[in-house]
Amino acid sequence: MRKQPLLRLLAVLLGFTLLAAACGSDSDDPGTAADNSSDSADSGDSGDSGDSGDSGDSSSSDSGDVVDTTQDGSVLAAVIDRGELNCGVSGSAVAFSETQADGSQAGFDADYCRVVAAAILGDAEAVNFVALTAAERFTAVQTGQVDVLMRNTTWTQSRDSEIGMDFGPTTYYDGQQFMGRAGDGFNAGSDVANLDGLTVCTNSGTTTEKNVADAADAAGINVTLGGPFEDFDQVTAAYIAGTCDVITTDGSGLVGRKAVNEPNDWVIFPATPISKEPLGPTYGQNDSAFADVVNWSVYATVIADEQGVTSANVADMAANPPTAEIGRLLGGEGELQTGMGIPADGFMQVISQVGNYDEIYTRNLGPVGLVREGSANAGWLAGGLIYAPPAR
Ligand SMILES: N[C@@H](CCC(=O)N[C@@H](CS)C(=O)NCC(=O)O)C(=O)O
Repeated sequence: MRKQPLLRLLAVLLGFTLLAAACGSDSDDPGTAADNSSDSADSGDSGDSGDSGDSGDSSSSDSGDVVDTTQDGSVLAAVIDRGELNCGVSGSAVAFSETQADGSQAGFDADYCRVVAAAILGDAEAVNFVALTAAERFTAVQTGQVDVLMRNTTWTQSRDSEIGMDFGPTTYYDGQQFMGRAGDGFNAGSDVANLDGLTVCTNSGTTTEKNVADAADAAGINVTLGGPFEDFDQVTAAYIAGTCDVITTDGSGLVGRKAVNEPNDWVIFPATPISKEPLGPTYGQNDSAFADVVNWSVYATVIADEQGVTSANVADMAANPPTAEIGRLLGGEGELQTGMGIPADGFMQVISQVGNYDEIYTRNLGPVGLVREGSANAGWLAGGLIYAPPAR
């Protein structure tokens, strides 16, 4: 929906104010009861403002407030010149991107930053990780602070259109769930209806906020949205302190928090998530050269997984390709890669230095109990949704 010029200006100013304030509180009235009437709509708006608030309405293409990070050419050329990929991550998303004591990043998303760096620069470690809150992330792309986000970011219509992002292949199919205590009566069969009158908490600037309001509306219940919380560390601390009855985010985030806090009585529900949260790489819109490289770097990990090419056997596979497609992917017909602006052996470096999709998944998500088999994140031949177009 188009905003009026004055509203748009106010929204842009608000966006800058939020950025200056480290973007933590993007909700005007975060403690407002998200009941099934007008309040929940407010809450939904706060979720929106988290999305767009990051931008105010920086999406408005005619307002001049979206920085064209590609005006001097593709981000791809900038990354090559710089010799390093600026990659936005969370830094506190268990198993996805966690800042280590030495400042390095570990996790599934962090490894996908390494995948892109290996493809472009031949060096998986040529990454400058930038830890961003949910509310900061889109502005960081729009201003050129980061080249790409690998930050538990859900592909939505408004982010794709109004906010000025483009989205790469989904690397993790997720959905929003809740976590409460068994001692408070929650069990695996609990549902949204069991949240009536409770305080539910999540981090600001997320799809999660808006989904809670929608779910409360649909169930006809009153839910108070606690916070605001800049990140999920704060949300989890408030839950442990008893300020929040229930917390909510992408199911993978809840599984991770439960795993590291290891309380036996934290229960995740409902079994069928309340939303679809397809997570994957996100970058500025209309930069096809960079988008192609990011997307095909991800696809390379998927094709390698499909065909049994791993970090351990990739050198042998390159020397004796089991299929023509693997031969092409690993550099046999290098012009496919050089035509995209990356070295002929770019994807060979990806698999050799970081691994295929299954290796990346299993190494990072296996330890917290996120099982691939039987989930949407299984390969398409195993009934899942992880699929890549042909490399030819
Ligand atoms: N996928 C949702 C939620 C993203 C999100 O912020 N997830 C949390 C939970 S996994 C997170 O990254 N927490 C880490 C942090 O807050 O730094 C979105 O794109 O809005």
